[in-house]
Amino acid sequence: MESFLNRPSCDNNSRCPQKRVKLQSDEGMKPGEVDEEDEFSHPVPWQKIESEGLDCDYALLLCKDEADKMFKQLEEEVVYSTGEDATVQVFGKVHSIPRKQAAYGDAGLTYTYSGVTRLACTWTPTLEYIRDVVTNTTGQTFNFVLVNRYKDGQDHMGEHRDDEKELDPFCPIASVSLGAARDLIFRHRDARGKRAHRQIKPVKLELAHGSLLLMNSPTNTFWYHSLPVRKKISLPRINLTFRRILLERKK
Ligand SMILES: O=C(O)CCC(=O)C(=O)O
Repeated sequence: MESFLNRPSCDNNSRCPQKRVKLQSDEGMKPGEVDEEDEFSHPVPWQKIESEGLDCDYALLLCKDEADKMFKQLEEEVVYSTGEDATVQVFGKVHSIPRKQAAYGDAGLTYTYSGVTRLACTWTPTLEYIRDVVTNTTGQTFNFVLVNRYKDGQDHMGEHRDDEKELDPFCPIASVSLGAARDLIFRHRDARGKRAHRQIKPVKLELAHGSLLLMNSPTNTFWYHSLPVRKKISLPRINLTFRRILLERKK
């Protein structure tokens, strides 16, 4: 398995490294261009993760102190789904999800995946803050976030692709991790299960506290990803996947 190691956490005295990029609304610069004059401009040390049809960028977005603070605030603010809203449908069968989940975003937005439709709750202050940090770092805007909370290493997420038609294909899925470091495994669609007809190595990535992973197109066309059980992990983790949902498809 291809394995990518994390960089060590940024030290507590340094500013958190955030690349200041121009947004479409900023005048005089092209979107995505870095403002070298900006005193808050600190390049993010991005790590490129590539394989056939897989294109991801990984970086430490928040230093430990800020990541700790964000985790604590999210623990106070996020309200997770319960009952029927905490289930998914796979091949027509209803399953309760082996973790907690919540959906936040712009007013009235819904997102349908795994046979269920989630209505977005209004952004909390911390989700809005992290969304804006991700936007300032990447130049991309997001209108929805799926929050997944894993109480310990028993909680997990099965193999899937984030390839719903309602997602803007030109916008990466931006995944922010807080809390216990967990492995994310990518597996090529042609190399999965009994029907595998090609030998393509899976790609393993350990997602650190305060990290940002960008899953760029066409990753979610060719590669499935999962967060497997890790029995030795006793601490919780929160993952935020910021997405851009196409509004035209909603009408
Ligand atoms: O918790 C994670 O890192 C995985 C999240 C994920 O795969 C998803 O939200 O689609």
